[in-house]
Amino acid sequence: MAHFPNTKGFTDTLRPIRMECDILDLELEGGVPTQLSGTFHRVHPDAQFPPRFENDQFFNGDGMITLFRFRNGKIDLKQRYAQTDKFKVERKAGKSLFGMYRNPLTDDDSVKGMIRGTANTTPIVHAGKLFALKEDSPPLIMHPLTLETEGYSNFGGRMQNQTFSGHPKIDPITGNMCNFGYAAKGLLTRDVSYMEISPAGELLFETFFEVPYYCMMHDFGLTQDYAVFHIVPCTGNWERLKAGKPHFGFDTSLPVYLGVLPRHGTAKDIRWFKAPKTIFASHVMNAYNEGTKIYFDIPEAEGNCFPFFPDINDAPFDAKAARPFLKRWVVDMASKKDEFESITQLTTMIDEFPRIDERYMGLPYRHGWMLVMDPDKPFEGPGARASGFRMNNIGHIDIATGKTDAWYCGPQSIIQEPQFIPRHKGSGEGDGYIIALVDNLVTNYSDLCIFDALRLPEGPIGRAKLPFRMRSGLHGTWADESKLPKQ
Ligand code: V55
Ligand code: FE
Repeated sequence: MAHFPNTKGFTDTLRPIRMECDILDLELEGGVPTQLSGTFHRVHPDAQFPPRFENDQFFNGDGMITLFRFRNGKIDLKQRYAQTDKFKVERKAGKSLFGMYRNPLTDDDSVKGMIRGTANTTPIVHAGKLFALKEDSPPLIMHPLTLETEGYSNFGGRMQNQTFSGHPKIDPITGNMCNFGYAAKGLLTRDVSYMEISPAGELLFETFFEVPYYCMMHDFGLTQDYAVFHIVPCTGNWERLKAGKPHFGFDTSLPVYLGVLPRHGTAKDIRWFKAPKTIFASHVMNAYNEGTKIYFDIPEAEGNCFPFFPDINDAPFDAKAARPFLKRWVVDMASKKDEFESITQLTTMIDEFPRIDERYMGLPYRHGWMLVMDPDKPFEGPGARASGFRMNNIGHIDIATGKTDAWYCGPQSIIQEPQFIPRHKGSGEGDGYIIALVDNLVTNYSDLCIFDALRLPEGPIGRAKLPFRMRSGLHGTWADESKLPKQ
């Protein structure tokens, strides 16, 4: 008898769904461009069993991976749990054995020492495999088309790091998958490593360094010459875990840094630049360097964005200060001072989940897309969001001109992270499609909507109509046919 907590994270529009399914040939409206051939993988947390603790939170749910398979103008859907070690032992037991988010002190004795990962943050194809990622664990390897789980990988014993972040980036020049992991030498440690994995899946190198203090390092920036790490005061320690507090707490007394590591350097080459004040930032839109000058574009908020990782001194959550705006941080490796050169605001849209045309990852670029919250637009849906955010627009910014445009999804819906797909291999930057799940909270159906990426305000040119509403999720990635194993 499953009883989920009667909390925002498990009721109303976030009621658990837990549905593995296959739908061949989704119902389509309008046109799906017939040349689009490949896969869109995305994931949402969806606890297999009721959590051990009533106060469990959304980020702790088991990863449910969705595959949208595009071929010949049709789309098939497949949805499977990532079969993490945690998932498998809990399925066998018929109940949850792991406890609170990133707190092994709350686990059942029978699972002590096991990898706690949930694979609930990003699925991404590389070297013919699907990497299902969670930042506290090594990568979980799955088949990109069948979604069968192989298990955790440490790249044949070459990866010393115990973790692999949910935000790897494929360098468009080398084809390497570039990533880092924090808490590299164990829970709450200040050790981090930066790694590159060849297109064939070989770990080429791993560079260890230490960060100024332990914190949630959710994403990073990649440029042609540097790996760039933002340090924000979403911190944790053993005292918190022993007290049963949430793993992370926001500490406004700590400085914010941008750390810059030459991609082929070592720990002694890293420089830490201090931000003018304490701020919060999570997902990176893009970064690039011109010589020693580094441009780092990121939605930035005045205060903590995560109400479920509260202020360490119990200051009340400030929803206004939590609103992020895309900013450009500039630092210079040739500078004599350890401070930022500048921070410039790029838009007045309240935005997060930034994406780009990833053929320009780490390179000078012009176009960005993101989820946007317009608080002035009407909303007719039920309930407030657990996060406090209600993303009701997809926004686009032309970084060269500063011009923005957007599409509003109407009063009944919210939107999940957008994904850019090039129109074809040789198309120019931004010439392609944006796809995004639009979840109608009134009718309880989701549509995978397809837009012309540079004509968002015209609305979807086609949509795949799901016969259910998708649970709110995290990230997704597109893989072109050429990246997939032959079926
Ligand atoms: C984030 C998401 C996570 C996590 C840590 O969006 C940070 C940020 C889905 O899990 O564990
Ligand atoms: Fe993320």
